[in-house]
Amino acid sequence: MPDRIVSADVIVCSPGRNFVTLKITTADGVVGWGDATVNGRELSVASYLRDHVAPLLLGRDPQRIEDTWQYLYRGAYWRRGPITMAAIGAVDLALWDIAGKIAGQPVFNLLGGAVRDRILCYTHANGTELPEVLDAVDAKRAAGFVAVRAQFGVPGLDQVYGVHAPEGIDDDHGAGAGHGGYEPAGRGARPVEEVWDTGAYLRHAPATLAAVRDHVGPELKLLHDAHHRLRPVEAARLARELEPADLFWLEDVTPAENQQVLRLVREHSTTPLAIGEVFNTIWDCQQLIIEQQIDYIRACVMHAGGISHARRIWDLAALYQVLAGPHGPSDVSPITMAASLHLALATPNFGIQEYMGYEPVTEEVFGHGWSFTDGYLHPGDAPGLGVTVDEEAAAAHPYQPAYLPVARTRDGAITNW
Ligand code: CS2
Ligand code: MG
Repeated sequence: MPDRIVSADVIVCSPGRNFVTLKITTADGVVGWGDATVNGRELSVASYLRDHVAPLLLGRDPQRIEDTWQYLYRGAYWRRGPITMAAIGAVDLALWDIAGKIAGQPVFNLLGGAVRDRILCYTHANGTELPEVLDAVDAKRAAGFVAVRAQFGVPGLDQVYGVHAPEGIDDDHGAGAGHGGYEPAGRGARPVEEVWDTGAYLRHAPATLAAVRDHVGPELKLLHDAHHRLRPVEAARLARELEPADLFWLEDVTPAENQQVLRLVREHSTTPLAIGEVFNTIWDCQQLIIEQQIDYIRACVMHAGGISHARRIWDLAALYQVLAGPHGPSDVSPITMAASLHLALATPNFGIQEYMGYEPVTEEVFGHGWSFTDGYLHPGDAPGLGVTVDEEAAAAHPYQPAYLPVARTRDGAITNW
């Protein structure tokens, strides 16, 4: 008689920022943890899980992971989308965690075993003015990172997403918990509004990244995120003008909704391109991979339906020599980070993991088995995903409304960011 799922509970907490966590328990007392955090839309995915998914899980065999995935994906009729796929992703992560614990094996062994010893990762460095950017990059190198994403302010703009607010800018409605360091979601009932000016950015970015490259020398892997802001011809120009900076990748140079525009960028530049942090199924990734318009696919293991679906995306990518470079900001929980690392360790065409680290208050709630050494991560050898959740500590940090900013052009119209 196989073990059965007896409960599926959702925990929403805010240790430093909001997280949605799924706890699945089996009749034998095995507990699996999943993450379902969708930044700024946390309560919708919590409801999806609580109201529509948890009741369906009761009585199911936890080891029928793929069957449960198909049941939730096809069974809903309403396919794809960030909320649905994050919810399915959370269930999938929790079930892989349970499968590992039942087998007494780390999840990467269930996925075929390690194909590498350690996982290359990149972190974030940002500053408003160039000296501050260089100091931030140096600090990350001193901490051992060999790959760093550099973001910077733009002359004439008060505030730029991904760069902490300069002194005197109230970026979180006075709550005191806004962009301190790097926090893309400001607490408060409404999003912060920022002004964006593509011309000013295009005039500033190439020289800034070239200066960073000059400062760090040739070895450091240098990344930059354009955060969906550019139109096709602007994206092509930026990619070409950044060639002297020898980027490891240029990320989200356009919104990838109209995927054909990437052809224009490719025609004009050999700067490697990474896209996909907002994608949530293989269908979103298919065209860019098959047409080889990108070099790295950024889909997040949880937002893309969990390990079971992300590995299909990564396998498709392997056919075209596209590498996985999964999204791993601090707005997905350490449970997702663990899942991403287990899959990365077992996947031949893995490239690089985004790793911003977590605030100590987050790590008081979410314990994890992964470790960072000299610029590389390892998921650890504990059975399952190697994560723990302190539910009492979580209860001490209730949900607080928080939103990603919105951006307007100088004429007041909403624009991409
Ligand atoms: C960014 C993120 O990590 C990244 O590459 O684009 O900061 C992203 O904006 C947030 O994760 C959105 O929730
Ligand atoms: Mg990004």
